[in-house]
Amino acid sequence: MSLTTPKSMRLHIGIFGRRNVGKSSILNALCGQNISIVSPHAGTTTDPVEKPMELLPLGPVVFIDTAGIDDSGALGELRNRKTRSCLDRVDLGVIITCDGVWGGFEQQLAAELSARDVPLIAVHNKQDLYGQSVRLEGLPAGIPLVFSSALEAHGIDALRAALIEHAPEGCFETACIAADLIAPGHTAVLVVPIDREAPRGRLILPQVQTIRDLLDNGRCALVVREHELAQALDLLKQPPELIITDSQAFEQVAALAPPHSMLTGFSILFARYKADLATLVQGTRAIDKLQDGDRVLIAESCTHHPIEDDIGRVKIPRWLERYSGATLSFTTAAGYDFPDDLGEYRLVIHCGACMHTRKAMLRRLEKCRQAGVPVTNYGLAIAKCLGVLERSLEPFPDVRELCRGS
Ligand SMILES: Nc1nc2c(ncn2[C@@H]2O[C@H](COP(=O)(O)OP(=O)(O)OP(=O)(O)O)[C@@H](O)[C@H]2O)c(=O)[nH]1
Ligand code: SF4
Ligand SMILES: [Mg+2]
Repeated sequence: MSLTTPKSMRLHIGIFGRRNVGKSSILNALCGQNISIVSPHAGTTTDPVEKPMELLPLGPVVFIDTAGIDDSGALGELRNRKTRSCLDRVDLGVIITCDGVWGGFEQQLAAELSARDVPLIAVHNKQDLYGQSVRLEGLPAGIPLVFSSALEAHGIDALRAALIEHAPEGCFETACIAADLIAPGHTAVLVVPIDREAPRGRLILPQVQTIRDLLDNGRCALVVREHELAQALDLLKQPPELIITDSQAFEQVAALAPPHSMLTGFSILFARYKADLATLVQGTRAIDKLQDGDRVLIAESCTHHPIEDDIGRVKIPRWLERYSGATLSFTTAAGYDFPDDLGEYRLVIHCGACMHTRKAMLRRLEKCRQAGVPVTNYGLAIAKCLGVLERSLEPFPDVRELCRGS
């Protein structure tokens, strides 16, 4: 999804609290821009301020900065009513306080959010004035608490991580795997190698899910092995709009794909569906900088018994070393075993994560971001090493340029 994502499909995050606690300052710090006016005068924000943005790696969101809930007088009452109306359209609430107080106003906001089943995060802002030792008396157990100083841009990463952690699961599911890339009734050809890695008697989950996604949305899906691709293309009256291949067959398929057919890989589709395509495309640039002795983490979301010519343990290391000309050091992490300390790695290459929820993957991307380590995925890394990365990103023009440059 991009900035053209309809507003209704974006996660709405409301920022609530008393006047002057730093709501607008927190919004500005999260966005890295001066969206909402900040001043020492209590009651600066009078009407809700909405800011749609890509909050990577969370995806498209709308932040709603509100007027302080403790405003009084006739005008204050009108503002409070507007703030309260925002409670009905948020998927996630942030309640900000600053002076060690979780009092009546905060409790009331929390109760109203909880009555709507909206998860919430408490933020104690102005930590530079009050210190972390301050306790929030009265904060019910179970409400996550983040300490921040918007003034010193401190705790903003922790708040971003908390937003990912506590956003409702459903908000993370993107609508489509592949169907939105072609018109209704049009054809996608799916290239599925049946090699030693293929399980006996069935297809693997990303392939099955992609077929189902195309069928559910009234698109035609033609499934072939790479050996029958040329024959299948001959049978079609028109070139297919889209060809989706297993990443390992990229070279062969790219050589046969008609110029007017878009080409991509299952793993690239899953980078968008299960993670964040922009972040993972950007991560491919690190491949150009790999040097002798650099450590690369290969991360898989499930534990499977590795075969002799395993993709993560053998093929990707071989392709990367051939492409970079460097002798690299590889570590594999499988299942839930994702390291806390990522600082020693130059690059993380993740599998398609078909067994993970999108939320779990976004948490991993955020960990990489905080550690300053680029992250990409199997399909993108393979496409890069095989020289077909730009071609395989044709269906995603808004992120294509992110693979260029240093
Ligand atoms: N020391 C300190 N000051 C802060 C911090 N965050 C915000 N402020 C200051 O607190 C004042 C109020 O900040 P705002 O962001 O306007 O607060 P608000 O909650 O949006 O206020 P209203 O819109 O009036 O409800 C401003 O003078 C900010 O500079 C912080 O972390 N530390
Ligand atoms: S979770 Fe990852 S390693 Fe496991 S089957 Fe899915 S893509 Fe492959
Ligand atoms: Mg404000």
